[in-house]
Amino acid sequence: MSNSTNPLALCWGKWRALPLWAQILAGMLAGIVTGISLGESAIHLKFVGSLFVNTIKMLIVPLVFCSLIVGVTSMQDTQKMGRVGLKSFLFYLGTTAIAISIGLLLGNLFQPGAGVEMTQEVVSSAQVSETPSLAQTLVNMVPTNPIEALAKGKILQVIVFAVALGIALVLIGDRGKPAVQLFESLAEAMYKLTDLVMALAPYGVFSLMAWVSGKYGIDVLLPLLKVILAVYLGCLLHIFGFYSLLLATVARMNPLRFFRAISEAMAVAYTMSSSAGTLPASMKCARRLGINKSISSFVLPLGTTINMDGTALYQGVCALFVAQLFGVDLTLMQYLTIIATATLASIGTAGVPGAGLVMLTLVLTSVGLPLEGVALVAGIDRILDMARTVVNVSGDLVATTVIAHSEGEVAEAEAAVAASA
Ligand code: DAS
Repeated sequence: MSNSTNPLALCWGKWRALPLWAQILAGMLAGIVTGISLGESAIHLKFVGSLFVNTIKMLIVPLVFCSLIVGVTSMQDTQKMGRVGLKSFLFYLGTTAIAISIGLLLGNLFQPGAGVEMTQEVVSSAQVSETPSLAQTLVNMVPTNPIEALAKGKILQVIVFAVALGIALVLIGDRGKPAVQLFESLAEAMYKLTDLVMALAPYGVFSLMAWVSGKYGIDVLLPLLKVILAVYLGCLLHIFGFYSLLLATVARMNPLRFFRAISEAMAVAYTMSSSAGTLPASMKCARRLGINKSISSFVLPLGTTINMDGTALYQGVCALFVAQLFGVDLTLMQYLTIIATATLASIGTAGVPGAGLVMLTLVLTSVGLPLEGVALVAGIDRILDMARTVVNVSGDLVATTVIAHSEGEVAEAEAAVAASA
């Protein structure tokens, strides 16, 4: 029987042809049904999920280290670009920190994980670490031995060292180019390895959802709906509240005019869930806003690489969801660690579908929360990714508008419309 007529081969081919998010959603639903059918004995399926979680853990350090260096060194060092690059970098980090704070606030208001109370034996080996004082936390962020930080996966220290090394590579100019090219290749390889690992996600999610549903029943589903509500509300608040305020006060632009001009980019971002894939549409919307190409052609690609307000907001909500699920009360220091990790990690998040889910493991690891929580979020991640990518792309265009305004590089509305016709 040839492959073309073998029914198994045909089914496998149709399965593989499905988009990854559909495979993950199918894996989640199949896992829930299997878990409810098998009950406690579904525990025997857990090893597949543990294997998946470990392969994601394997990615974190090299992916963050290489992509951060590429993100930082992607800034030019010409005099004007230096000024625009610095403004962009500070604007992006500032708005991202605000975004994750909104996410943490909504995670507290919605309490999506409260009430499920997964028992202690479920918490993974990464126990909630004792949290030091603020001063000690800041001191601890600087690695005394970067190699040890990489080897032991001390995430905040890896981030600090990667950003510092990236800045040094920019400052040494051409002599740093071979190293930057090496990190660019390594980052590409890590993105590819992430794709390969994410292909295992449907099976890992199936296994973990079967185990969780078998142990806790369908009670675990309601919290997932609350996560979706909290993330979507946060995205709307961040776009139409915070960004509108920035546009009206700092860029002196009517928010209605802005959102009308960028609606095409928002629609593309929602459907593609990819900031990088939306870049051409974003560049066209920037022209429609009358923004000089010398600004948009630098700030937008930079934003696609290092600005992920939506992703940071989503990580705030999900970090609290996982903490509540496992009955972990986060301290103020852990909240600050989550804000610092998600803000800095957003520099290393690629503008492609699902990148935020991999980075969520980084945030959970930074405060010792169990990575099994990632599998619960994975099943609904595509729904969350669509909304958070709209925020990412809108944030890139807001930054471009604000910075172009500060450089006097925004044409009047009439001229802009004529230019973009
Ligand atoms: N989908 C990513 C982007 O393109 C964001 C994410 O996965 O968090 O911005």
